[in-house]
Amino acid sequence: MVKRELIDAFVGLGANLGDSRRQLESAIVSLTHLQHTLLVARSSFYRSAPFEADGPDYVNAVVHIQTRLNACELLAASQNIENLSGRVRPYPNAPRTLDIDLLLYGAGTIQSKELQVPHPRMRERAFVLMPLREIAPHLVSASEILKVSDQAIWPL
Ligand code: PH2
Ligand code: MG
Ligand code: MG
Repeated sequence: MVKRELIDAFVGLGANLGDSRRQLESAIVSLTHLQHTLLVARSSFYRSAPFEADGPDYVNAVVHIQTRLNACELLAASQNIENLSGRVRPYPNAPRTLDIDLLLYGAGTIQSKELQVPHPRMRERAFVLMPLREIAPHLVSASEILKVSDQAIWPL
C-alpha cells in the first residue's frame, strides 16, 4: 500500500435478529482484523427500541478505529462482514442480523450514492449518540442527548 494517512473513524453496529450480542462481538473482531486497521475503543452494548423500524429490540454499539483503508474500502469491508452474518434485505430498515454504518471518517465529508459521511441521520438517533458519547464525549453535546431523550435505550 502506498503511504496513506491513518484516519480516525467511528462505526455504528446494530442487530435485532438472531443472537444480536454475539453478532456484534464477532463483527467487532472482524473489523479489528481488517488490514491496516486497529481498534481504539468500543462502547458497551445497549438495548434499544426499533427506531423508525419494526421487529424486536436492537442491540447497538459504536467502535472507534484507526485505519489506512479509504472510506470506500471500509464500506466494502463492512458490507462483506454484514453479508457473512447472513444479512438479507427484504425491505428498507427490515430486521437484520447485522448492520455496520460508517458514522465518521476523520474530518471527511462524502456525498455519493453509496456512502454519506458523516452519517446523515446519526445526530437524530439515541442508539448512535449514547454509545458514541461513551467513547468520544467531545463529539456529542448535552443538548443533542436531550433531543433524543424520548427514545427508549437501556445499557446492557
Ligand atoms: N437501525 C436502523 C433503523 N432503526 N433502531 C434501533 N434501535 N437500532 C438500529 O440500529 C436501527 C434502528 C437502520 O439502520
Ligand atoms: Mg443503520
Ligand atoms: Mg446500514
